[in-house]
Amino acid sequence: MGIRKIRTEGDEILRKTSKPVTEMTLRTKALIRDMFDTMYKADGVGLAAPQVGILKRIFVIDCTVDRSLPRVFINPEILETEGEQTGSEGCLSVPGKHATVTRPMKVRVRALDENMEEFTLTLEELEARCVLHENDHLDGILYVDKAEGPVVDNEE
Ligand code: GNR
Ligand code: NI
Repeated sequence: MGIRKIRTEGDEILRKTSKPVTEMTLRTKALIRDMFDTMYKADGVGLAAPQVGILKRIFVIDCTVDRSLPRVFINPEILETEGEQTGSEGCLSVPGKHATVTRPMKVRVRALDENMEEFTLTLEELEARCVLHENDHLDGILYVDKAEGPVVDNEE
């Protein structure tokens, strides 16, 4: 299990723009594997490469309760969004806190998979929220930038 250290707010790497992936290498495969291990260990529904200190345009998600639908997105592009959802959002890089964020309800996203094959997916609800949250990480954006109202402790 390759658990990597998750960077937290204040670490300037989280504010940088990540670079496109140009080729799949053994190192990048290991990174993706470690990102899944790290996300599952931390009980997250998503994790972006800059959160583990790597400025590459890669994120992973698994929004299922039984952790059965791992998805990897490389060089993602948001093609289209639709609707709106307002809900609570947290981030492994802002531990122990949450805030209300409004995002599109539906997203069409194109990306490359772990074999650098292109795919397009339409996702809704939590998966759409998660993809948009992770995609923001690749551009140095944190949900706290978009929060409506205060960012509060999870007990509140
Ligand atoms: O684990 C996470 N939960 C979550 C809840 C609502 C909206 C987005 C997320 S993503 C977050 C993991 C994380 O920080 N990914 O970058
Ligand atoms: Ni996050």
